[in-house]
Amino acid sequence: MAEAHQQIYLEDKLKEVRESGRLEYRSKALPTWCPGCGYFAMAGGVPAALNSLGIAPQDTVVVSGIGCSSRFPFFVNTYGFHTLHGRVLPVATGIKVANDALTVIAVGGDGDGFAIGGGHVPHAARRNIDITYLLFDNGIYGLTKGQTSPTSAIGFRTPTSPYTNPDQPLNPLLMVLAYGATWVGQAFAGHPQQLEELIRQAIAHRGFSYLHILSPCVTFDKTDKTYDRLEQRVRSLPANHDPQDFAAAMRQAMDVETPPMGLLYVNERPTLADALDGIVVKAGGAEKRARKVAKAA
Ligand SMILES: Cc1ncc(C[n+]2csc(CCOP(=O)(O)OP(=O)(O)O)c2C)c(N)n1
Ligand code: SF4
Ligand SMILES: [Mg+2]
Repeated sequence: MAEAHQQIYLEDKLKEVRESGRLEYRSKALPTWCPGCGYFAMAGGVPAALNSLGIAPQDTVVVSGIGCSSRFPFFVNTYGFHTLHGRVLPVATGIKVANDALTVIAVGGDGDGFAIGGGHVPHAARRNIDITYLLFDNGIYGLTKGQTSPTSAIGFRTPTSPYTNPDQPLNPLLMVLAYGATWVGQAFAGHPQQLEELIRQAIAHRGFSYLHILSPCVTFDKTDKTYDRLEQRVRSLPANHDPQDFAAAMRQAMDVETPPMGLLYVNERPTLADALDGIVVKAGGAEKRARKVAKAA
């Protein structure tokens, strides 16, 4: 017996997308990523999250380093800054310190964030700078055609490891927890609805939020972080996971075989802007600076 298929009409779909408000956040430039790249999930997720939080494009700055993932500022209709390789966090810090009313989103890859830029992550986290860091981890240097990165698996074969990679990969989730990040989550580009919700929560959090996003490079990785393999490995956090329990978050972060998806850890403490306001008052100033405005998560 023939199955009944739901008809989807292009005009209805276009109307739905136009009315969603998300298009306001997209630029006229179409993404240059390879068809199927996990990064398309961020082109959907970031505009949707900003739209649902009611944060206007003109109040938002998207900052990136260098890499395929770091092309993202071109594809959104916010302010943007495509900086040097590995320097996304210092530039994002400067923007946020200059104008705390802005929503600042830092975007980059595993190489940008944890190889050349790895020295910046602990300081952004420990100072609790109120920015959101979306780290797209494909375990590879995509832009430069597929070399090993600090998160490549042992045994991964690439042009820079033709006899397979012998190096122990970093665990960025454990690192940012230890560095003092106040919001830490993990998502999979193959689950775009959960990704969008976690981006939303990360942006709404006041303080340094770090979202680790497992994202397949369909062109240069045919064996390790593929959609199929990640789909089999990822899991939800246990229903009784308490995101305010730091030790529980560390235990979850240690599981790299079946990576937990969701909010691992959240904590409230003063941000860098709060500390700077305190210094302004001590130095004889009085005025508090404007803060970013977002609806509650
Ligand atoms: C100072 C400097 N060193 C090296 C490079 C070459 N380079 C460009 S992107 C990149 C790595 C990209 O990998 P990743 O950050 O993981 O981003 P992806 O392309 O995977 O999204 C490298 C090494 C550069 N542009 N600048
Ligand atoms: S090379 Fe890999 S990471 Fe870069 S756009 Fe293509 S699929 Fe994505
Ligand atoms: Mg990468």
